[in-house]
Amino acid sequence: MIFYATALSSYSAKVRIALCAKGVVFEERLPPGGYRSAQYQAIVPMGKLPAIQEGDWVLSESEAINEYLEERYPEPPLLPQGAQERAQVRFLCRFHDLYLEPPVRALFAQVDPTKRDPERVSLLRQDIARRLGQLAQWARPHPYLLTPSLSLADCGPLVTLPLAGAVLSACGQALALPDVLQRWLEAASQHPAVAQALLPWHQATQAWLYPKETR
Ligand SMILES: N[C@@H](CCC(=O)N[C@@H](CS)C(=O)NCC(=O)O)C(=O)O
Repeated sequence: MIFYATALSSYSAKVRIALCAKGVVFEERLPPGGYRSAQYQAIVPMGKLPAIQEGDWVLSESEAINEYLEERYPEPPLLPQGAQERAQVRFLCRFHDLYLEPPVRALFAQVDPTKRDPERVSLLRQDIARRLGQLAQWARPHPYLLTPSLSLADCGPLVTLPLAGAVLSACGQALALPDVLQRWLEAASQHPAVAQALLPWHQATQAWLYPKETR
């Protein structure tokens, strides 16, 4: 399987967690010509990262990819057994993609201090804090967000929560995670596949946010 990704791409990191957790053999490739290139869009019409390719067959959109991986490589399962439990995991996946991650992504434009609007950063921080409060109400860490073993619901937040803290910190503002999420993050980050999958992303994120210190 070819996995189109970059080290800095947070949605790629979300899928890399599922790939590593399932022990899938994959070849990680940069998008040829860059993700905005005609060359990459000839392969992946969305022009987004991540994407996977098996022969002529291509799939993009992180959640569609993770669901495919779950069907194609059922062991270890990343969805629980019961219909309601599975629906709850899928709900958190959508909550992450549609409501929690977008205000974090909106902060990216604020990282450059010469273009930063501190009021905009404050508003985005409030929005993120509100979403984290919602996530904290649904979270039932034992030790993963909703399940005793890693599930699809953990994959996005395992990237986006540290990213929110790191980007806000680079923008001069602090983010306190609700205790329940802090405990979950510390425990879930210990999972060997999570640590393996996130290493390139951590390094690339630090290099992006703190270029002088890391070069
Ligand atoms: N909904 C998409 C979002 C993917 C996404 O926004 N990826 C970023 C990199 S993390 C990207 O490709 N950005 C390039 C662009 O938007 O042109 C998914 O879940 O895969």
